[in-house]
Amino acid sequence: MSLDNNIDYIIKSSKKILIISHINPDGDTLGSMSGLYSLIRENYKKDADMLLDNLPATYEFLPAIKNAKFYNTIDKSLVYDLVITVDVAAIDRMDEVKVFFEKAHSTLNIDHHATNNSYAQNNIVVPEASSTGEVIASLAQENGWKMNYDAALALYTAILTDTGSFKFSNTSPKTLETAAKLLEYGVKPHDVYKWCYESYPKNFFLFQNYCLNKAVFLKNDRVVYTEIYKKDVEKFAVGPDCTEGLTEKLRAISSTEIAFIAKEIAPGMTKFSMRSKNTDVSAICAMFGGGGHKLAAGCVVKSSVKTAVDKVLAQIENLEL
Ligand SMILES: [Mn+2]
Repeated sequence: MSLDNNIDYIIKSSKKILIISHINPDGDTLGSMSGLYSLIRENYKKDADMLLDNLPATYEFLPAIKNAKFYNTIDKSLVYDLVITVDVAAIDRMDEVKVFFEKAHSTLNIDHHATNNSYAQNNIVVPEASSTGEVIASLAQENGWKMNYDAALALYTAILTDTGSFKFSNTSPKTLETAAKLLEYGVKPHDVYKWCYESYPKNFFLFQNYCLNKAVFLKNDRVVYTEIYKKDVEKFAVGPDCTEGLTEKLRAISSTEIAFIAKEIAPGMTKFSMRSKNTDVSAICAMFGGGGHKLAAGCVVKSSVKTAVDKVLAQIENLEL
């Protein structure tokens, strides 16, 4: 895979650069952001910033992320020469940080979501890549950027988390080759695994078990879902990343074909995270204005949890599972 891109020129011709992640940041968007930041500073000696809404505690180990700015404290009058979005599938996945994207002199969108509609002035969208981290590692290689431990750790984390530890269908020979090369810079897989997957607070574990225990099974157990309410998130005092990995746990049941979680993000606003073994769930999510990948997609439905679940189930009802 050779990426047709002019990223070298775009970075060289920009003085002040900002990197933006998607809302509810995950390992891919944070690893991509942190990795690209380290690469830009190492290779271009440029003044780059990273902007976040929040940082899940799990990813505080990413070496450069301590330099990230937060939306509620950043100077809103700043205008950047270049704003780079990483792993941001659509403009509305940016939330309020979008204002910096909109007033930037130039914009670059680096992503791997097939549903990405190339919303920036420059777009590097590679649907066959496992993760945005993999896309950035390829860009680094093709542009002859010098890699370092900080960037390698961040990009490895991005690839690891978006492939579910190299077990999702998006894991390709290129994915493993890319990850293998990153290990040459001193990244230790057992350490990254521990930081990503064996560092959860006790309440996260208790909360997830509570959600799993009240899962609902339908269509001969081919469909399984659980509802997540704000009051429970508050009761367990867990963070915005409290549902991470939850949908995969429901998919892991032998009878499951489609699994989803329906999470109340505000009154009358429900976010779906959907997984399947074969069914194209991005098509289901697209009916509600969402999208993603064939086996992993999401959408937000402007209804209470119960009503939203009924609407989604009505679409699943028609499918041969
Ligand atoms: Mn991703």
